[in-house]
Amino acid sequence: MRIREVDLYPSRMAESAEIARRTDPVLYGSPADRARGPLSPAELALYARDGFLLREGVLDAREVAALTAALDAALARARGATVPEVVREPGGDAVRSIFAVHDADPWRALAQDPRLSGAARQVLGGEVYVHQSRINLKPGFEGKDFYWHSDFETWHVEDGMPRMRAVSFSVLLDDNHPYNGPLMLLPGSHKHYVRCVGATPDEHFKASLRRQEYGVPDRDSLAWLWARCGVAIPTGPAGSVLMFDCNTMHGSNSNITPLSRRNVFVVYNSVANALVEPFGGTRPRPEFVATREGVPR
Ligand code: 6CS
Ligand code: FE
Repeated sequence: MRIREVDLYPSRMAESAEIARRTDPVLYGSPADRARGPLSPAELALYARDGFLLREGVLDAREVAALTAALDAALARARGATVPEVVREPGGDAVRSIFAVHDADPWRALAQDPRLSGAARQVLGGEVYVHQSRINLKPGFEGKDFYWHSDFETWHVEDGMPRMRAVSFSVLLDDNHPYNGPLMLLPGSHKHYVRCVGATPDEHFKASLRRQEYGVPDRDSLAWLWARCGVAIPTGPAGSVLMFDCNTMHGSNSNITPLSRRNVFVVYNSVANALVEPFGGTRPRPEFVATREGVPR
């Protein structure tokens, strides 16, 4: 376990919330690094400005069908499983998320696909590894909300991710409409770091993956970001890919429609940003939510 470094992004320490400036760049690496990969200069500029980018038509209908068939099989296995990788909806037993899918195909192949990993290398400036993967089912009528949060705040405090040098890719396996619980993001919020209030309970992930109550921004900070950034709801057809910076404030509403909103998420971290001791002082979270083993040096 690498020792803890200077904490550049303390959170859940103070009695009151605070909004700090991001000190890390959004795009890393040299111009040559950025020129190598699927993203155009215009796409890179949009991503740097907003903290997210939606690309439609990345996967074709055949690929979506194959992944959806694999998802159905994974869900059938998950329904009867009592393993930590399978997270159920709060107040029910519908499957909310299935974690660590990238250990096996077709998800491993998806994570290695240059349309995703190549874009990750472009923005993170070099070699990357999968920090986390998950399928979020957001089932019709039962898919509950994911309250507003910055992934990085959790990954920093609870996983020991030192810097803001990670990016999430959400691969849309269903059409994401304005009404079936799509991701909502605050454009530009990635440049602000909301320090949250409230010490992290032990083994917090057992509750937070169902309903997160620590490491969520206070309402004043959210209102400040909302007023400054506005909100975007990047919807699109299955096969689209939404990539977003680790610190972009996001959330999603409950799905009260008959239409599922199944997305698979792959999170890439720079190999130069490998996890150290959690900055919040709690025990490291398990491998299925935060990769520590086998990270290339
Ligand atoms: O704690 C985590 O790592 C997970 N929680 C949320 C709400 N988003 C990122 C990740 O899936
Ligand atoms: Fe998240």
